[in-house]
Amino acid sequence: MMKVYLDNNATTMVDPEVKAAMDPYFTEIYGNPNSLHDFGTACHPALRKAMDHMYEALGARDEDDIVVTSCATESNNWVLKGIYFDLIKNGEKDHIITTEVEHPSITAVCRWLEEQGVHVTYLPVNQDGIVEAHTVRDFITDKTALVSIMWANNETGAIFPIEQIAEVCKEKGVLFHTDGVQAVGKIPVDVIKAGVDFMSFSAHKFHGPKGVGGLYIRNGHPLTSLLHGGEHMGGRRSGTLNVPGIVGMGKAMELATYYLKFEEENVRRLRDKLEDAILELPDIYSVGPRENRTPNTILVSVRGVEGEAMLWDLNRAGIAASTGSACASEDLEANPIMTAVGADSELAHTAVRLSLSRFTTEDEVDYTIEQFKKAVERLRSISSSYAYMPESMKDKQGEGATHG
Ligand code: C6P
Repeated sequence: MMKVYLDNNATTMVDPEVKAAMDPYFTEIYGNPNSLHDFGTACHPALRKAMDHMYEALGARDEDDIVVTSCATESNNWVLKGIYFDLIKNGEKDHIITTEVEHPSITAVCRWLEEQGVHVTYLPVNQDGIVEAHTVRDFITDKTALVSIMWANNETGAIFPIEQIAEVCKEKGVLFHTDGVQAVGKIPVDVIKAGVDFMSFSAHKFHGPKGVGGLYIRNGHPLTSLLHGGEHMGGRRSGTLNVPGIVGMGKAMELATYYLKFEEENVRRLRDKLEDAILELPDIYSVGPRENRTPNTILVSVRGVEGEAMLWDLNRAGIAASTGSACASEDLEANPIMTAVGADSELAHTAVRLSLSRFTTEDEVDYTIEQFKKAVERLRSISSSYAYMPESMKDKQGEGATHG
């Protein structure tokens, strides 16, 4: 049986070139880079090279900071809590703006901040799954400390108008953070061109290792540290450096930049082929216009079939997909993103996310098309809710869910 991995928005395979670059830093060059002996200093050239790749890939300038963290969850926590300590706790500001569709590493922190008395505005998305810059402008007040809006959504792939939102924030004198986890490696990301103040990212989303991520901090922005201790990362984030992780993330960024065109052309072509074939089936909808999505992502809903049942059938056929965000995939609630884009409750339970990568092959896509169709047919044939659903309901498209 073929094995097909289509859950690349949850995590990706480490590129063998990345693994090869990391290998020596486990057993050969394993010193602590802060030690003064040769074992320690032997790490320095590789660390410098890795950081250079990151600055170059993200378009950061020398005077900006890229601070390596353990993951994007840490980076997102750091920005929100740091801003709370810097600008809110002292009474200067009291308000943060975000969206209803952020990853839990933003929304759960916002809920915690609300418990501390912070006002948080959760902007709804439109039918395409994004928030327009003018909507952000309408909600900024003179008490707003931070706007935090993702660059690309992990479930729909919808790309937010980051440059325009950054422009609005600049005009209003408000700091702007973007969660760039699903953008880096999939679409061009240039932090200076985009005008963001902070950006989070995570290596395992672009064929780097797990357990390492980063936060871009625009020149001159102070941000209270979450981890106090030694003088690592210029004192901004203490803790012995994860040398293999940093080397791996640097290599993964270098490769991601190299493969960006491939992502845009080949991955997009395979994604579109898969989506076109799936949408040939009746009563299946995909969320958001394709041209404004990351090239690897499809979120479809299959009327009459629970998302979990689809996953189960696909998994039995060797295909890995998800019903949405990996960290929410164990609950059987309606998919919150589907609800946010206006899908009815029945449709919101039927979401299936398929996310490709540069390692996805044409054969794998052909096999998935065949198995997806089989699964829909089988599950609909045993679904009493679909069999007895009036034709008018079957045809009813979830508001906001659009054919790609
Ligand atoms: N999303 C998904 O299945 P970590 O786990 O810290 O490396 O990344 C967290 C994170 C933050 N922001 C966005 C937009 C993300 O997509 C993720 C991870 C995975 O969608 C796992 S829940």
